[in-house]
Parts: sequence; structure tokens; C-alpha cells
Amino acid sequence: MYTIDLNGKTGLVTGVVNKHSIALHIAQKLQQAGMGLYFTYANQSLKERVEEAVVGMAPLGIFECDVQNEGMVEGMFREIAGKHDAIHALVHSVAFAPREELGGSFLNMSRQGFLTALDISSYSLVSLTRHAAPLMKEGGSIIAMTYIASQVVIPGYNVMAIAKSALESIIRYLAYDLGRSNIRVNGVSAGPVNTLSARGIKGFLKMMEYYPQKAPLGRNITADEVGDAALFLLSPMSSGVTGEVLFVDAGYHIVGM
Ligand code: 0WD
Repeated sequence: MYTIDLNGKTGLVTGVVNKHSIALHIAQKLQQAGMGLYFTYANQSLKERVEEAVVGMAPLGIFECDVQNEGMVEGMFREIAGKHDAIHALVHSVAFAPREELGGSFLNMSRQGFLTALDISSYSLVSLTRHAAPLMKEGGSIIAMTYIASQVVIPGYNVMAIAKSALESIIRYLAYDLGRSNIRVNGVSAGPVNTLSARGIKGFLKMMEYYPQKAPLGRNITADEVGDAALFLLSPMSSGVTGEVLFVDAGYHIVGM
């Protein structure tokens, strides 16, 4: 039997905010496989919630890290470097757009909303990876969470669709840049999962009703299934895969009508 054994490996998971967060389900799979994990929270107001969400997972540490703050990202990795010779995994599961930019007219998207959404949801992958890569001395695997609105129109997703298109392009460029260092970079494109962020998308619950009608598997996916796919991408099981976006959407993306 082949088991995924990540004992002795270390990873950093961003984007846990509560027990529904996709990042938490990914972290649970990594922890069950033996990986030691660091977590982040975006600001002080989320600190307790995140600590509570990860309490059962014996975290190696929990950092405040607003991904818009380059100094915080740098400081966090400096601290991790003080404790570990190498890290092996990075999970990017962070996204944000001002509420008024989600839903309504795409044409009226504001410049500031665009810049904020792309800074937090897309550029942050470059920034986190830039500081994580020097620590991935034994090779590493990085994943980022994305959504099919990067490729086709999902009404209301608006600025976040642009952010996900940019994110997927960033995944490919990072994969190219870091491949010779044996650092792989991939995306996981999930179907709708009922989380705090998702509820900010107008019509999200309707979307959850629509997916099972169209998806070949005839159902929605679970956050646990995203966790399993992430575990695959973050383990040596996927050692030949980089620059890829893996859909975990019950097959929704292959159906035209
Ligand atoms: O249906 C879904 N839930 C899908 C989510 C389908 C496909 C993809 N995704 C993606 C999201 O776009 C995101 O990239 O998965 C990722 C994780 O999203 P999630 O698990 O659905 O959402 P949530 O549990 O809310 O975690 C995202 C977190 C933020 O949550 P809040 O709700 O507080 O905005 O991203 C974090 C924050 O904790 N975050 C930040 N972290 C650091 N710095 C920042 C920031 N500036 N802003 C938001």
C-alpha cells in the first residue's frame, strides 16, 4: 500500500478564518499525513477565531500576516527560517474584494476595488512565494486556490474573476521560474463551498443549487475533497506536476450546456 507520509516536513497555510475555510480542510489532510504546520491570520480581529479553528492541529506557530504588508510577510518567513532549516509546502488560500465590487455591473468596477482585489488575491502569491522559496532548500510544493470564473463568465464574480485569471497566470510563471529549484506551483480550482468568503458573492446559494444539475457527478463537492486534491499536489505523489490547475468541481467545467 502507498501511503502519503509527510512526517518531518513543514508547511505554511494561509487563509484559515474559521472551521468552514477551505484552508482548514487542506491543513487537516496535511496534518494527518504528518506535516508540521504554521498558520496565519490577516489581522488582530481574526486572531482568536483562527487560533480556535486550528487548536486541534498542534500548530507550530500562528503569525499575524496581512498579505498586503510586505514587511509582515518578510518578518514571518525570517522567524520561520530561525526555527527550520527548510520548509516544504505553502498553501495560498487568501482572497478579498470590496463587497460592492462583487455583483452588479462589471463596467462600473472601481480602480481602487480592482487594485485591492488583485493585490490581496493575486500579487500575494508572488510575495509569499518570493519569501518562501529560499527556504524550500529540499524542493517544495506551493498551491493556490482558484475558481473557474477566471476562464468563463460567472455573473457577479466581476473583479474576483480578474484576480483569479491573474492568479492562474502567476501560478504558471512561478512554476517556470522555480522549476529548476524543484519547487512546484499549482492551482486547485474548486466548485462552490459554503464559506465566509463565498457568502459575499451575490447569488452564491443559487450557484450551489445549480452545480449539481450541470456537473457530471450530479452533486456539489466538499471542502474535504479539496483537501485531498491539495494533499496530492503538496506531496511527492504529484512530483511530475507543475504549472497546472486541477479542477475539483465534480466535473462542472467540462460541460458546455
Ligand atoms: O466556493 C468557494 N468557497 C471557493 C473558494 C471556490 C473556489 C475558490 N475559492 C478560493 C477563494 O477565492 C480563496 O482564494 O479559496 C480560497 C479560500 O476561500 P474560502 O475558504 O472560501 O474563504 P474564507 O474561509 O473566508 O477564507 C479566505 C480568507 C479571508 O477570510 P475573510 O472572510 O476574513 O475575508 O482570506 C484571508 C481571510 O482570512 N484574507 C487575508 N489574509 C491575509 N491578508 C487577507 C489579507 N489582506 N484578506 C483576506
